[in-house]
Amino acid sequence: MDNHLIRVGVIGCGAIGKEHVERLTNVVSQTKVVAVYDYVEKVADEVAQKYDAKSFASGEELIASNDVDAVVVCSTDETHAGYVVECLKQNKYVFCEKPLALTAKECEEMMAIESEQGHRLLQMGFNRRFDKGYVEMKKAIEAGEVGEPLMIHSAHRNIAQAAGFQTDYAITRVAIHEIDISRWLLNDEYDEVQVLKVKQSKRTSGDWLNPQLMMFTTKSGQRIDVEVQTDGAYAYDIRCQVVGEDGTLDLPDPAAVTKRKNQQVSYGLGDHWASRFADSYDEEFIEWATGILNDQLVGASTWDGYASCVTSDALIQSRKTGQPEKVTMIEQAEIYK
Ligand code: ISE
Repeated sequence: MDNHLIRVGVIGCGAIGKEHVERLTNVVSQTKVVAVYDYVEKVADEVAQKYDAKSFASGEELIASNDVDAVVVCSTDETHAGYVVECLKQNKYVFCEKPLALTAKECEEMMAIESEQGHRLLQMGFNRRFDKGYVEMKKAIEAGEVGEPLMIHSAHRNIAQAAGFQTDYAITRVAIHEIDISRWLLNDEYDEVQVLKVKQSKRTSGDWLNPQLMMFTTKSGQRIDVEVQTDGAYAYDIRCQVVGEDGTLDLPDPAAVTKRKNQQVSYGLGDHWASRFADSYDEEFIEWATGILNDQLVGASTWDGYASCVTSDALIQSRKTGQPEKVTMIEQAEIYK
């Protein structure tokens, strides 16, 4: 890598992979996508041709290539851990979409390798940490503007899901954002979590529970409630209200023009996460590239990916037992402090 240009390889060129290739090419000035891989060869070849990159026969070959300085993993969930471990072993910077792994054990292995390499190599795809609204809320909390935060009320509402959605994904792919952003806002870890039974919508089908209501309790006793609608919501709508001793903080809606007509005032909320959080994805990759060039990553770490996996596991367990479940984590290694 020269001092200014990071040659990136992207593994997984599906929905979010394609978007990331586009922003790594046209938004982030410090990166160039030179390599791609997708298990559907044709998809990778098309992206390679469009962006003048090389299409690789496997993710492992892409990672091993001397022409690739850093890797972005946005393949299917169950493949994340294998690719990440490979990158860490080769001391290569890697960006991984959530979830980091399917099991907490795999995350522990990653942290051991990264610690051995002696510096942070991984940034997790928790884009909301770069969203202007959440960033401002965090600053206000840290400045003590609403006093000590006591609780968070939040909602994560989706209009639809891709085919093959399973009820666990409401936790591992959807609420995982609230798992991360709430502990980031409050700067605390969870003590226990629970999934509460709630009346089901007419859109519930089979084993897919919709909506789901989750409750997280931090070590200092703050409570976070998260309403998750995975299908049939009126918009893609993300709500977050921090309740402090002296006031409240509300996540703003996306910037939109207010329309006044027919004796009504309205503004659009949007229908999809990709447009709702586009700015935060851009910012996330700009920060990632800057972090690589300074050897100082600032986004969510392997520890944060691990924390979200442990919390997801406890929530899945709670849905089965109906009880609150403890969130038990290993000791935090030095490089994440
Ligand atoms: C989806 O599965 C995601 O991956 C997005 O990050 C999230 O914002 C969205 O609500 C989920 O449905």
